[in-house]
Amino acid sequence: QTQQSATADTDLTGYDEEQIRLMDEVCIVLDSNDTPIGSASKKICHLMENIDKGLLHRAFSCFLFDKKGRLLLQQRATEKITFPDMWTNTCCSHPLGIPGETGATLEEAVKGVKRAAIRKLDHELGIKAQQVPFEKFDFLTRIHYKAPSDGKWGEHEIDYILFIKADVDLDVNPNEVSDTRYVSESELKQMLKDDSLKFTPWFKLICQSMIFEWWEHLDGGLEQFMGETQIRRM
Ligand code: DMA
Ligand code: MN
Repeated sequence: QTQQSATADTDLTGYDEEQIRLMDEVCIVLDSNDTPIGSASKKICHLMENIDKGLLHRAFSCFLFDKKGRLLLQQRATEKITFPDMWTNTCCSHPLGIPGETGATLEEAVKGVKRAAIRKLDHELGIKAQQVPFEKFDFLTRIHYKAPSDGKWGEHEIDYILFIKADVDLDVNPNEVSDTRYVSESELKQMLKDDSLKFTPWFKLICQSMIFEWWEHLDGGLEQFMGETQIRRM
Protein backbone atom coordinates (compact mmCIF):
# COMPACT_ATOMS: atom_id res chain seq x y z
CA GLN A 1 0.00 0.00 0.00
CA THR A 2 1.31 3.45 -0.88
CA GLN A 3 1.24 6.32 1.56
CA GLN A 4 -1.35 8.94 0.72
CA SER A 5 -0.68 12.61 1.23
CA ALA A 6 -3.50 14.88 2.35
CA THR A 7 -3.56 16.46 -1.08
CA ALA A 8 -4.81 13.22 -2.60
CA ASP A 9 -7.79 12.93 -0.29
CA THR A 10 -11.47 13.45 -0.95
CA ASP A 11 -11.97 14.91 2.58
CA LEU A 12 -10.22 18.02 1.29
CA THR A 13 -11.95 18.51 -2.04
CA GLY A 14 -12.99 22.11 -2.60
CA TYR A 15 -10.71 23.73 -0.03
CA ASP A 16 -7.92 26.23 -0.67
CA GLU A 17 -4.85 24.63 -2.28
CA GLU A 18 -2.33 26.13 0.13
CA GLN A 19 -4.41 25.12 3.17
CA ILE A 20 -4.72 21.60 1.73
CA ARG A 21 -0.93 21.47 1.40
CA LEU A 22 -0.53 22.47 5.07
CA MET A 23 -2.69 19.48 6.07
CA ASP A 24 0.41 17.34 5.35
CA GLU A 25 2.27 18.90 8.30
CA VAL A 26 3.22 16.35 10.97
CA CYS A 27 1.63 16.95 14.38
CA ILE A 28 2.71 15.45 17.70
CA VAL A 29 0.23 12.84 18.99
CA LEU A 30 -0.16 12.72 22.78
CA ASP A 31 -1.61 10.66 25.59
CA SER A 32 -3.80 12.59 28.02
CA ASN A 33 -0.77 13.43 30.19
CA ASP A 34 0.91 15.25 27.28
CA THR A 35 3.46 12.50 26.66
CA PRO A 36 4.25 12.17 22.94
CA ILE A 37 3.18 8.73 21.71
CA GLY A 38 3.60 9.21 17.96
CA SER A 39 2.84 11.53 15.10
CA ALA A 40 0.10 12.00 12.52
CA SER A 41 -0.68 14.46 9.76
CA LYS A 42 -2.53 17.67 10.57
CA LYS A 43 -5.37 16.28 8.47
CA ILE A 44 -5.64 13.03 10.45
CA CYS A 45 -5.48 14.96 13.75
CA HIS A 46 -8.35 17.31 12.84
CA LEU A 47 -10.91 14.83 11.50
CA MET A 48 -13.74 14.42 14.04
CA GLU A 49 -13.95 10.70 13.24
CA ASN A 50 -10.43 10.33 14.73
CA ILE A 51 -10.96 12.83 17.54
CA ASP A 52 -14.07 10.88 18.57
CA LYS A 53 -11.78 7.86 19.05
CA GLY A 54 -9.55 9.91 21.35
CA LEU A 55 -6.82 11.21 19.04
CA LEU A 56 -5.10 14.14 20.80
CA HIS A 57 -2.27 16.43 19.62
CA ARG A 58 -0.04 19.25 20.87
CA ALA A 59 -0.70 22.93 20.07
CA PHE A 60 0.10 26.43 21.24
CA SER A 61 -1.84 29.67 21.60
CA CYS A 62 0.23 32.84 21.57
CA PHE A 63 -1.00 36.12 23.06
CA LEU A 64 1.03 39.15 21.95
CA PHE A 65 0.68 42.47 23.80
CA ASP A 66 2.06 45.80 22.63
CA LYS A 67 3.77 48.46 24.76
CA LYS A 68 0.39 49.92 25.74
CA GLY A 69 -0.72 46.51 27.02
CA ARG A 70 -3.16 45.92 24.18
CA LEU A 71 -3.69 42.38 22.89
CA LEU A 72 -3.30 41.67 19.17
CA LEU A 73 -6.25 39.72 17.77
CA GLN A 74 -6.57 38.15 14.35
CA GLN A 75 -9.53 37.13 12.24
CA ARG A 76 -8.90 33.78 10.57
CA ALA A 77 -9.00 33.78 6.78
CA THR A 78 -11.98 32.36 4.88
CA GLU A 79 -9.49 29.87 3.37
CA LYS A 80 -8.87 28.17 6.74
CA ILE A 81 -10.31 24.65 6.79
CA THR A 82 -11.06 24.75 10.52
CA PHE A 83 -12.81 27.71 12.19
CA PRO A 84 -12.72 30.08 9.15
CA ASP A 85 -13.58 33.78 9.59
CA MET A 86 -13.49 33.64 13.39
CA TRP A 87 -11.74 36.15 15.64
CA THR A 88 -9.09 34.70 17.91
CA ASN A 89 -5.87 35.37 19.86
CA THR A 90 -2.70 36.54 18.09
CA CYS A 91 -1.51 33.21 16.67
CA CYS A 92 -2.23 29.51 17.13
CA SER A 93 -0.75 26.45 15.56
CA HIS A 94 1.08 23.20 16.28
CA PRO A 95 4.67 22.32 17.12
CA LEU A 96 5.69 19.84 14.44
CA GLY A 97 7.38 16.46 14.60
CA ILE A 98 10.68 18.04 13.58
CA PRO A 99 13.94 18.57 15.50
CA GLY A 100 13.60 21.46 17.93
CA GLU A 101 9.79 21.42 18.16
CA THR A 102 9.20 18.02 19.73
CA GLY A 103 9.81 17.42 23.43
CA ALA A 104 9.02 14.69 25.93
CA THR A 105 9.63 16.66 29.14
CA LEU A 106 7.63 19.79 29.94
CA GLU A 107 10.81 21.88 29.74
CA GLU A 108 11.69 20.59 26.26
CA ALA A 109 8.09 20.83 25.07
CA VAL A 110 7.93 24.49 26.17
CA LYS A 111 11.07 25.21 24.13
CA GLY A 112 9.46 23.43 21.16
CA VAL A 113 6.24 25.45 21.25
CA LYS A 114 8.19 28.73 21.58
CA ARG A 115 10.14 27.84 18.42
CA ALA A 116 6.88 26.93 16.67
CA ALA A 117 5.37 30.26 17.77
CA ILE A 118 8.30 32.19 16.26
CA ARG A 119 7.85 30.23 13.01
CA LYS A 120 4.09 30.86 12.82
CA LEU A 121 4.12 34.53 13.92
CA ASP A 122 6.22 35.08 10.79
CA HIS A 123 4.14 32.80 8.55
CA GLU A 124 0.72 34.19 9.58
CA LEU A 125 1.47 37.79 10.46
CA GLY A 126 4.86 38.53 8.90
CA ILE A 127 6.44 39.28 12.30
CA LYS A 128 10.19 38.78 12.02
CA ALA A 129 11.97 36.53 14.50
CA GLN A 130 14.18 39.33 15.84
CA GLN A 131 11.06 41.19 17.07
CA VAL A 132 9.85 38.11 18.98
CA PRO A 133 13.02 36.51 20.40
CA PHE A 134 12.81 33.13 22.15
CA GLU A 135 13.71 34.61 25.58
CA LYS A 136 10.78 37.04 25.52
CA PHE A 137 8.07 34.34 25.53
CA ASP A 138 6.49 33.32 28.83
CA PHE A 139 4.80 29.93 29.21
CA LEU A 140 1.78 30.09 31.50
CA THR A 141 -0.13 26.81 31.44
CA ARG A 142 -1.61 24.04 29.30
CA ILE A 143 -5.26 23.54 28.52
CA HIS A 144 -6.78 20.29 27.29
CA TYR A 145 -9.94 20.90 25.29
CA LYS A 146 -12.03 19.44 22.49
CA ALA A 147 -14.14 21.45 20.03
CA PRO A 148 -15.93 20.54 16.80
CA SER A 149 -15.60 22.99 13.90
CA ASP A 150 -18.18 22.02 11.27
CA GLY A 151 -19.00 18.37 11.92
CA LYS A 152 -16.26 16.86 9.78
CA TRP A 153 -13.37 18.86 11.29
CA GLY A 154 -12.46 19.87 14.81
CA GLU A 155 -9.82 20.27 17.50
CA HIS A 156 -8.66 18.06 20.36
CA GLU A 157 -5.51 19.49 21.84
CA ILE A 158 -3.24 20.11 24.73
CA ASP A 159 -2.68 23.79 24.11
CA TYR A 160 0.35 25.63 25.54
CA ILE A 161 -0.44 29.22 26.44
CA LEU A 162 2.36 31.65 25.57
CA PHE A 163 2.48 35.38 26.35
CA ILE A 164 4.86 37.86 24.78
CA LYS A 165 5.17 41.62 25.19
CA ALA A 166 6.64 43.11 22.02
CA ASP A 167 6.07 45.95 19.60
CA VAL A 168 6.03 44.40 16.16
CA ASP A 169 5.60 45.20 12.49
CA LEU A 170 2.87 43.27 10.68
CA ASP A 171 2.87 41.98 7.12
CA VAL A 172 -0.24 39.84 7.16
CA ASN A 173 -0.49 36.63 5.09
CA PRO A 174 -4.00 36.89 3.54
CA ASN A 175 -4.20 33.10 3.12
CA GLU A 176 -4.11 32.82 6.94
CA VAL A 177 -5.49 36.08 8.34
CA SER A 178 -8.19 38.39 7.00
CA ASP A 179 -7.97 41.14 9.67
CA THR A 180 -6.06 42.18 12.80
CA ARG A 181 -6.93 44.45 15.70
CA TYR A 182 -5.22 45.59 18.90
CA VAL A 183 -7.67 45.68 21.81
CA SER A 184 -7.68 46.84 25.42
CA GLU A 185 -9.41 44.73 28.05
CA SER A 186 -12.59 46.79 27.82
CA GLU A 187 -12.55 46.72 24.02
CA LEU A 188 -12.26 42.92 24.04
CA LYS A 189 -15.14 42.67 26.54
CA GLN A 190 -17.24 44.80 24.16
CA MET A 191 -16.28 42.63 21.17
CA LEU A 192 -17.24 39.46 23.05
CA LYS A 193 -20.75 40.89 23.57
CA ASP A 194 -21.18 41.66 19.86
CA ASP A 195 -23.39 38.94 18.37
CA SER A 196 -22.26 39.77 14.84
CA LEU A 197 -18.70 38.56 15.60
CA LYS A 198 -17.70 34.89 15.83
CA PHE A 199 -14.87 33.70 18.09
CA THR A 200 -12.91 30.43 18.15
CA PRO A 201 -13.92 28.00 20.90
CA TRP A 202 -10.46 27.91 22.54
CA PHE A 203 -10.26 31.73 22.65
CA LYS A 204 -13.75 31.86 24.20
CA LEU A 205 -12.69 29.29 26.84
CA ILE A 206 -9.59 31.31 27.71
CA CYS A 207 -11.61 34.56 27.81
CA GLN A 208 -14.17 32.98 30.14
CA SER A 209 -11.52 31.62 32.49
CA MET A 210 -8.09 33.19 32.87
CA ILE A 211 -7.25 35.88 30.32
CA PHE A 212 -8.51 38.94 32.18
CA GLU A 213 -6.82 37.94 35.44
CA TRP A 214 -3.53 37.31 33.63
CA TRP A 215 -3.90 40.55 31.69
CA GLU A 216 -4.24 42.57 34.92
CA HIS A 217 -0.81 41.27 35.99
CA LEU A 218 0.94 41.96 32.68
CA ASP A 219 3.13 44.66 34.22
CA GLY A 220 3.81 42.92 37.50
CA GLY A 221 2.97 39.66 39.17
CA LEU A 222 2.53 37.53 36.06
CA GLU A 223 5.23 35.22 37.50
CA GLN A 224 2.68 33.63 39.86
CA PHE A 225 0.81 32.27 36.82
CA MET A 226 3.83 31.08 34.86
CA GLY A 227 5.06 27.55 34.38
CA GLU A 228 2.01 25.79 35.80
CA THR A 229 2.65 22.04 35.72
CA GLN A 230 -0.96 20.90 36.06
CA ILE A 231 -2.91 20.55 32.80
CA ARG A 232 -6.21 22.46 32.94
CA ARG A 233 -9.01 20.24 31.57
CA MET A 234 -11.68 22.42 29.97
C1 DMA B 1 -4.32 25.35 15.91
O1 DMA B 1 -4.45 26.55 15.30
C2 DMA B 1 -4.02 25.57 17.33
C3 DMA B 1 -4.94 25.87 18.24
C4 DMA B 1 -4.59 26.24 19.61
C5 DMA B 1 -6.36 25.80 17.91
P1 DMA B 1 -4.67 26.73 13.73
O2 DMA B 1 -5.88 26.01 13.28
O3 DMA B 1 -4.65 28.20 13.50
O4 DMA B 1 -3.39 26.06 13.12
P2 DMA B 1 -2.69 26.42 11.78
O5 DMA B 1 -2.42 27.90 11.80
O6 DMA B 1 -1.43 25.62 11.78
O7 DMA B 1 -3.63 26.07 10.69
MN1 MN C 1 -5.02 21.49 16.18
